Amino acid sequence: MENQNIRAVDPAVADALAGERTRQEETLAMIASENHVSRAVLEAQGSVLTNKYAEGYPGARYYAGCEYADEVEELAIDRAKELWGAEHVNVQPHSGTQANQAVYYAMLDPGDRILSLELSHGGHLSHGHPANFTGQMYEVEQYEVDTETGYIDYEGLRETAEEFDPDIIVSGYSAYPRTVEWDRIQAAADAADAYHLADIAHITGLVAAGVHPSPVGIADFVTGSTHKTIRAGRGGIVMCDEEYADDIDKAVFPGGQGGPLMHNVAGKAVGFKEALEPAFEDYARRVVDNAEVLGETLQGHGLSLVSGGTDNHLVLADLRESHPDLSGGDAEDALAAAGIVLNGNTVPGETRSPFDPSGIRAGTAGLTTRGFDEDAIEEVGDLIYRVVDDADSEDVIYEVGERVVELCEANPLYQ
Ligand code: DSN
Repeated sequence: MENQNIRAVDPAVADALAGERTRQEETLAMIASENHVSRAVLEAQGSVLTNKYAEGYPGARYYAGCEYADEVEELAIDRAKELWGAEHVNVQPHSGTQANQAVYYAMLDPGDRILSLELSHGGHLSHGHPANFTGQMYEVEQYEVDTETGYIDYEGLRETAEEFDPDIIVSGYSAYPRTVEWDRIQAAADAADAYHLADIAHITGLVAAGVHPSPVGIADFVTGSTHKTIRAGRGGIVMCDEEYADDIDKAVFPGGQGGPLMHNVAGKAVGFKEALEPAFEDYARRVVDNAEVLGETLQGHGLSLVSGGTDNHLVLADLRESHPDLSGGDAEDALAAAGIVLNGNTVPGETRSPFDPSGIRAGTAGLTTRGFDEDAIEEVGDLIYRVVDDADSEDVIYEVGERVVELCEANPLYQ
């Protein structure tokens, strides 16, 4: 067998990987769904388990030679149960979307009704967007945030549920900066005799650490991705009570997937072990504290934040009042040129388009992982504002970019 390293075999990909590593080292990863995993998680995800087919579940596989795959998957499951307190966990979904797909496939028939949050109000494609299979296979109605307050309109949700009679209500969001009141959504689901799926993709780590309330034990199904605030590498996860365990397992495999990506399952196992350490709770708390500082700093400069602040790892700034001529997309481009990588994002009551939205979304999970404290985050907030306020200035972008590199060097990754 060829046993040369990647540089010898494929210099083009080796160069791209080296470039990506440098990019991560020298820029601020503030896309709210991203984080930096540990070296140990990287090692697990790049391991020999990529070679192994393990269709089935531990102890009941369709192939021989699964003894180590079983061990790894059982560790991932046991650790997930301990982290989130769920009765049953499936760690095989390839992503958060596929975790959601498993729940829909297990519990709904085509044409059934989904009630979920509108995408521009913070929802997710896999919650019923017309471009996603969910929007095409199911009947979808959406609830919204109160555009005045930016908070979920729980009363509107309840009324819509009463009228629409959904089969499932989806909670859990991609661009919602506030604490989710799971029990109020559950009450609406109970009243409508609907299932409740809480997609905690963004806040898996915050929930595991107890810095955001948990929907486990409230919602029927809790899904998530494993590479965001929980920092366990690429993948998805489904949690439920024992009564739905078989349905969910069958919906993941063979319903929606073939062989699990066992190297990713290994990454989850390692990341979950790290998250069970006491230091993780401190990390999650600092993520939230840092987001609060970031929000206050941006507000101090006059930027308007959706909901007026944050309770979690992200802030969503609506640029329409303070910078009516700057779109979120243009802000994203100018900030990226200065080494601050975040995304233009739609805001509630969006008046532009998803491709050129009115807001920017920024998260603190990645910077907190690399050691940014509140002072450093405050400075990052100042730098973001400088660019937003003068997005056409090459001098500003250059100066901010220089400072970003210094901040990155002071908080190195993967030394
Ligand atoms: N794309 C992710 C996000 O940025 O929120 C969710 O899948």
